[in-house]
Amino acid sequence: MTTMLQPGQMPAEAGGPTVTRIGVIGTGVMGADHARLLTEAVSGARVGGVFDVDGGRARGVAAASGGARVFADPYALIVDDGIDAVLIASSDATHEDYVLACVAAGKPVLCEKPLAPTVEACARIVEAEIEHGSRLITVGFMRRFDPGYTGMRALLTAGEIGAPLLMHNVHRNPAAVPGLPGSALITNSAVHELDIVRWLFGEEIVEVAVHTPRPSGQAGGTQDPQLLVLTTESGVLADVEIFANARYGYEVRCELVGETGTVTVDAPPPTSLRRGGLHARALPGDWRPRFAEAYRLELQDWIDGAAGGASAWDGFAATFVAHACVAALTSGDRHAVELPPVPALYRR
Ligand code: ISE
Repeated sequence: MTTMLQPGQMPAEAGGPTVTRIGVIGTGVMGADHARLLTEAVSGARVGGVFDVDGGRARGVAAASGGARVFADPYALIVDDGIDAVLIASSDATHEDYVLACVAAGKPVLCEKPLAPTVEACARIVEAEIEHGSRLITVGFMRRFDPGYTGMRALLTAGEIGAPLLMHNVHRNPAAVPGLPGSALITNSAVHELDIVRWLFGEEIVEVAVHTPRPSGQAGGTQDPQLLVLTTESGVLADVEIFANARYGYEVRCELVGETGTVTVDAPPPTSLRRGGLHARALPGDWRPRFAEAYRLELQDWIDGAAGGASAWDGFAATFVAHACVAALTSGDRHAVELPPVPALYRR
C-alpha cells in the first residue's frame, strides 16, 4: 500500500462495513491479549493475520481470533494487501526493524513500549517517519487511556488543585526474573511513569536522579527497589518507587499534590471482603487486569484514527529520559536531560 495515511484515516476492508484488518506480530502475553481485545472488545477491526517465532503459539492465537491467517514471515505480513495496519508486540529488540518496514509500506503501526531499546534506534525510527512525511506510528503507552490518569489530568487542567508541585508514584510487580540488570527496572517498568509525567504536565523532564536502598533479599541480585526523582521544566518534582519483586501482587498508584489540593489514582477492585478483623481487596497478578480498560480504549482510539496515543517522538523521549535515569543509577549523580527540539511533524 502506498497511500499516505494520516491519523484519522485508518484504511478499511473494501466493499463491506468499515473493518480494519490488523496484522499482529508477536503473539506472546501482550500480543495474545491485544488479539483477544481486537476480536472481542473493539469495534471496526479484526485480526487479519498473525506472526510469531513460535508457530504453534501463532496458530493458537489465529484460531482464537476467528481464523486469522498465519504468516511464516513478519515482513510478508507487513506488505500483504490483506493487512491494513500492524500491531507489534514482539521482543523489544525486534521493534525497530518491524516499525521501519511498516513505515516503508505506508501502514499505520501500533508498537508496544518501548519503541526501541536504544536512543539511537528510536532516533532512526523518528527520522524514517519524518522522511515519510506523515504520522503512521503509535506507541503503546496505554496509561494515557486509563480512566484514573485521564481523570487526574482533567482535574489538573481544570485548575481543581491549583499549580502542581509534587507527584508520588508507586509501581510494583510481584516478581522479576532473577539476575535482571537494575537498568531493566527503568527501561521496562518505570518508562511508563516517564511517559505519564511528560503527558500529564505537558512539559519535559529536565533532570533525573536515582536513589537506591539496600537491595531486597527477594530480588536475586537485582538492584531492587529504586527511587527515581524527576524534575520537570516548571520545577515539579515527581518521585517513582519502582519495585519489581514486591511479592504481594501488582500495584500501580499515584498522588498528585497541587497548591490547593491533591488527586489520587488508585484502582481498588469494587469488591472487598471484611472477615476475621480484616478488610481485604484482591490485587491483580500483573498489568493486564489493572489496565484492561486502558488497553481497550487505546486500541479503539487507534482503530478510530483518533490519534490520542503516544507518538514516535513520545517513544523517543521516553527512551531518552530512561537512558538518562540509567546513567544516574550507575553514577549516583543527578543527570541533566537535554532532549533535542521537537521536530515539526510532532508539534501540536
Ligand atoms: C511490563 O513490561 C509492562 O509493560 C507493564 O505495563 C508494567 O506495568 C510492568 O511493570 C512491566 O514489567
